[in-house]
Amino acid sequence: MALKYITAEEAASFIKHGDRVGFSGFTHAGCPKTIPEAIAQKAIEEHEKGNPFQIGIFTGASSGDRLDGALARAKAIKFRTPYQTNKDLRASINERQLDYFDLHLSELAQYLRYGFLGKVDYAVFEAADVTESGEIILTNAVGIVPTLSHLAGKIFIELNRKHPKELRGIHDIYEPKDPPYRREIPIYSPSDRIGVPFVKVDPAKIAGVVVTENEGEGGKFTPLDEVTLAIGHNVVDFLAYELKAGRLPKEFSPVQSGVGNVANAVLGCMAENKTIPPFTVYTEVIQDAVIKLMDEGLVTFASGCSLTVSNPMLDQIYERLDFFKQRILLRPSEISNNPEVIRRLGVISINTALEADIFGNINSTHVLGTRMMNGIGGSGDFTRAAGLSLFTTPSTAKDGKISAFVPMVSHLDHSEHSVNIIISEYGVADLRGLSPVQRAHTIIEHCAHPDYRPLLKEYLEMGIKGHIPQNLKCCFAFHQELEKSGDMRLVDWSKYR
Ligand code: 0RQ
Repeated sequence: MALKYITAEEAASFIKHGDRVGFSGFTHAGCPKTIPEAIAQKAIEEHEKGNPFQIGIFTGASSGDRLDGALARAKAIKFRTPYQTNKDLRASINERQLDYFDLHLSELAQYLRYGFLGKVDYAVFEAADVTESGEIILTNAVGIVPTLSHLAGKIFIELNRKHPKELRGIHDIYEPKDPPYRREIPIYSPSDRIGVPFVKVDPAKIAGVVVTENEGEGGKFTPLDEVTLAIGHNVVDFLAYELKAGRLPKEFSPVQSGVGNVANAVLGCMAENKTIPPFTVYTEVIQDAVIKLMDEGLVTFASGCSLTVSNPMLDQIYERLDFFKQRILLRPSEISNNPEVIRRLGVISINTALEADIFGNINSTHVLGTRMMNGIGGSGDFTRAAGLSLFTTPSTAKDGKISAFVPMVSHLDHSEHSVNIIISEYGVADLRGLSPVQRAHTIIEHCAHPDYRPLLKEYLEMGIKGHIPQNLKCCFAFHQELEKSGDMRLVDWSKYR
């Protein structure tokens, strides 16, 4: 069946107020860019005419500025899930201009199939290639495309010529059956291929193909500062120690590392510790550091959902695609983040906290318990199922005025039951097997900033009874003090005794 080539504006003209639209991509990688911008433009024009125009949006994770940013600025989003990192979208969410639903990334495809989120009217996929028989080769991410491809009423393809057709083979497309028919997901090693290299759709469903030549939005990482590097070294020294103690297999375990500079620094530091053997990666976002380690032979294989790398790094990968295709697999988020597989492989998960409490609970998402930062992303998928779960965080934020370690987290994403290890630039708190009070002493001594240690110890020593000595009258005093004076260091416990 012949494909119909159309403009982005023609594609946008199909989308109506109230539609639910699924987009390819996972982070900025693999996201369509031209059609979302055309939808945003349509929204602006409809609003100028006094007409309502807002849509619901599903993607694998966060997306690029040309999708989330453009649509948020155009006030064109009614509903958004599961994760975001865009400053304009974040502002709209915190002003409650739209409904945002923060969800474990592994669950979205299943939520959609179960019908929990309503029907999907349209899907828009960025592709490196599409054939008349309906075979689609995705670009540098998979996300929730396999599920969208059969749920969506109509599909638009953004054929982005910046991505070579030779990407065919880097994707492993597999969608599990729903219970009660689901079987085990047969991944026993990160390199196991279980699906096919393309997404197959009924060609009659493809409403149009828009040809583009869009650059990615892969910005550079900020240079590593002392704190980030110290965290990186603490993580790597801890893992080397665990290996030596025989608590990690001598072959090492597959590593998952979250987003951002700390995650990139941790991986960078892996190369410096010569006792860490070559290892594999089972993660969601494959960042620049993984590719560098792969070149150096320290990472032997990386399974992920997206190549979330800088543009220069993506160019390097495409120049030597044969080399990298033998060492990288991109999977749907339902599989890259699948707790069954993560538990089976014994993944070492490394994610970042906004704040942790002294008893080991983690807040990754809400500043002061109210303002959404990004979302839980895949951190819960990995933390709960990991063989060894680590959280990293600088001990303070905002020039020391905020302590990352507080009496009680102002929002809970990962509970004390799932968190094994917490690491700051000061050291490592190994929480395994410890009671709440033992955990508190360990976190205060090893991870909290010295300015906050006396305050946190005093809190612990208030004489509160019970298994967990939380003082419900003042467990949020750090947060309240921040709101009042702008500096958590000014907390005065004598007021609460
Ligand atoms: O503020 O941006 O104004 O400078 O929060 O903090 O230290 O730069 O850390 O960029 O690594 O992000 C948890 C948000 C950390 C991220 C989080 C302020 C701080 C700064 C950012 P500025 P940093 P990072 C898989 C993994 C959840 C999802 C996840 C995240 C800004 O890692 O979204 O793990 N994780 N996904 O100053 C107030 C505090 C603060 C604070 C830091 N306690 N209170 N502000 N900040 N601590 C990825 C996917 O799922 C795709």
